[in-house]
Amino acid sequence: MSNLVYILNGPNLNLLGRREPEIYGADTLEDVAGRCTEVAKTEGLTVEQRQSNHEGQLIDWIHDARDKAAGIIINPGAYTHTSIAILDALSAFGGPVIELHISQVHRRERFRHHSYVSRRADVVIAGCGVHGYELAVLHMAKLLQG
Ligand code: DHK
Repeated sequence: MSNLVYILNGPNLNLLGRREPEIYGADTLEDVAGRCTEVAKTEGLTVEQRQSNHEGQLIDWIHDARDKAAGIIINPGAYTHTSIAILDALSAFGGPVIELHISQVHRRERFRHHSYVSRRADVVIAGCGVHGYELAVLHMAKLLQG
């Protein structure tokens, strides 16, 4: 089985560290990616980390994962709350899916309480800040070990 895990980030997450730091923290996506690579290594995993502001691009990467990746960790950003298309793409993926939010979305505006992606996600992590990414990699390793 492949030991490759996709970590996909949706819209506005390229601004991590500069965007609303009181909510999303001061670390950049690059900082997070570096730590995920390290954690993955200790777990015998390889991570492919991508970010896009475009729904279709995220969907294409999820399709791509069907042949290449053992699991997907995804922070779909605001598409969490709007995208049936991302839900459908994830439903066509066979491996474990971890949905991740940096913030505790249920303590925020009402429109952030509903997630289409959660209907498919095996695990949801929210409110751990960017540490959630490392937790997600660790937990993905556990899921893949069966
Ligand atoms: C990130 C976003 O960009 C928001 O649109 C979501 C999520 C929450 C996060 O907490 O990582 O509502």
